[in-house]
Amino acid sequence: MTHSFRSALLVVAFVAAAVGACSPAPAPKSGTGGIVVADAWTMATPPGAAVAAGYMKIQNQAAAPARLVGGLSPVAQSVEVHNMTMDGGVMQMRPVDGGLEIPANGAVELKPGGLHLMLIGLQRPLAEGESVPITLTFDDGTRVDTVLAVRAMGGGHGH
Ligand SMILES: [Cu+2]
Repeated sequence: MTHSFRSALLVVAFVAAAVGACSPAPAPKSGTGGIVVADAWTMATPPGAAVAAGYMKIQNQAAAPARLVGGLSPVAQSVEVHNMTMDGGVMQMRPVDGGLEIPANGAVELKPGGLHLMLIGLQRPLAEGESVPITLTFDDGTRVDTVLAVRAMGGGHGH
């Protein structure tokens, strides 16, 4: 009981942080016709976990930049684009203001310790070996479906 209550509080804190950091300024339109996602994965979560992070390589083969603003997944209440930064020797993560630009004919890698997709309000634990569907949403309304492969918890050496 206490455990799930704490998880709920954590979600509230995340949402509050996201709202506070969110900019209402409209981002410029961008093309997403050439988005290719590779090596999408996440880590198995312990029971009661409120959040999980998704990692992947996002390639933009179009001649115009694309802007990733969030995502959708059946296992989470919401999906945000986050970045992890060192702030005075402390690791902090916050939503990426206005979305994440994938340059024209370029690529961005979401990986541990840096950019990631934050799955917030997990509906259930993620088990090693399963595939979690996730839809990336871009500022022009384009959606790109992919799946996160769930890797072993705390795996510094992936198998
Ligand atoms: Cu995060």
